Amino acid sequence: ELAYPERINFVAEILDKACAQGFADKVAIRTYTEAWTYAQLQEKVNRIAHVLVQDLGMVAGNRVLLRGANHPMMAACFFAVIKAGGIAVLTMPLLRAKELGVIVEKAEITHALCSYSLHEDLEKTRQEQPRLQHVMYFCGGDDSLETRMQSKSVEFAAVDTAAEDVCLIGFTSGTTGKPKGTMHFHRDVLAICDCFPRSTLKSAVNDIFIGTPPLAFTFGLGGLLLFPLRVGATAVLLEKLTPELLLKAIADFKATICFTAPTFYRQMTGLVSQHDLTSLRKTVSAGEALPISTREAWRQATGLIMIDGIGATEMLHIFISAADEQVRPGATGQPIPGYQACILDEDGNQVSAGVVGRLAVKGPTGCRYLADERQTKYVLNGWNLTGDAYQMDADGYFWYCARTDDMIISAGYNIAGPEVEEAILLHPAVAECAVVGIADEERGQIVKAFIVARPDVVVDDMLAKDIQDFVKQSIAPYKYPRAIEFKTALPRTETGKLQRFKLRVAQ
Ligand code: 3UK
Repeated sequence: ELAYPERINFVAEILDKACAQGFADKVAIRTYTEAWTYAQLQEKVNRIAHVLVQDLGMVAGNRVLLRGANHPMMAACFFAVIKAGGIAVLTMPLLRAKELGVIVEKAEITHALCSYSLHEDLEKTRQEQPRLQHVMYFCGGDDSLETRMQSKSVEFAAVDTAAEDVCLIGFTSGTTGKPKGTMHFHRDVLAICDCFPRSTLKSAVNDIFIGTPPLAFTFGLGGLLLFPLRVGATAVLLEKLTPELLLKAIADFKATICFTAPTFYRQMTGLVSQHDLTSLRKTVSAGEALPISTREAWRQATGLIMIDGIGATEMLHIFISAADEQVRPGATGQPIPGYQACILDEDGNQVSAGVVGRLAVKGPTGCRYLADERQTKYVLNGWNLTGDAYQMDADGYFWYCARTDDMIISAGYNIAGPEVEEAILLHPAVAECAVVGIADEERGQIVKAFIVARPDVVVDDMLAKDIQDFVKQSIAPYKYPRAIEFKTALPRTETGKLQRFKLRVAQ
């Protein structure tokens, strides 16, 4: 069903086409201070492409590091690199010199466009990585990209690329281990725009997209930039969002579609009544499992049925999801049209409904690791293993259990940490929690919960005992947390994922 020509440059297909097909004067990207129409965005993209080619000597196939917070210039640089035939490598704003160095080396990066506010770490990386020769800064600095752009032509014909040329390398957020580079083709970018947004989100030209994930995270890249531009809609790009500021921005921009992680929705729920959210039509949660209590509290506060979806950097975007009346609280959903999913045992055989196993998916996008031996471990006959333990019910709905390496084995029982977290989150004194297995002589592992209490709650042994009793009432008693530690915050990645491994090593 998704057929693209053999030769295509997705930037021409998305941006140039939008301009040619009547959206030239529509606002493509907004912030509190700027509003760029599709034509203005295209003009900037073209000028940046000329700077890359003429001033920085970029040729097709060069890998270009991009570094900056969510901002229209980041978006323009991303499109410019790819329009000129380069390969974009978006990096998380919080990465430090050493982490950037690993990426520069691994992805053989020769060029970088970077927000001036983040220049210090990039300059350090550059000193240690001679291959990174050409660096230019935007939004500040001397001899900036913007200065160079001024003298350049506003016309730039997209470099003729194959649908199966790599155009972007996404690095995994790395909840454990070394970051993996995942390669994606021009046609993969079009495929994600034509799958989830059409089947599940049903986004259209009048939508206004908003949310928190960084553009360097493919969840944000798709949801906050590619999906809106594919349909002629408007993208709102904001940096430094807090739950309060996101709610305010939804009201200020009359946003209709919001993308963020479960923890952000939990934090926003209590603040909803102070804001006008009547514009909001769809709210998408991804990155981590969505607890039923989070979904339900959000529905009571806003009247909206949350769209949960599992995606992965390896798959580029969401591949299992459900919306509206299709939603089954607790389940992630069903494979979105175009994708297939199944559950495999350790030997790679399919298991029956209701049995927990390894999630495998197949579809128009898939895992292509950059120089990584894990390619043959995680991709079997076109099926991608995501590293998640899941089960499928008799109706083909997929239910998340845990990351495969987060399953806890205690006294012979298999316990999924997120299930215990979900039970704990229902306790009125609890704001956030993380459950891990810690070594125990007698039981192998015991279940331990790290809990952030709500403000104004007295934290003591009585509360811990009360939470333990509470959990035993709602799930099998052998799953209750034998150990509880209260904390003021939990370790999370920039993408909102719990870093359970950090809590385990802290023991
Ligand atoms: C976990 C979920 C339960 C799961 C991502 C949407 O998260 C994204 O990519 P990453 O590579 O991580 C992938 C892993 O995260 N996960 C994501 N969503 C869910 N677990 N329910 C969910 N709804 O372990 C998965 O394997 O950082 C999400 C779109 C693009 C993305 N890259």
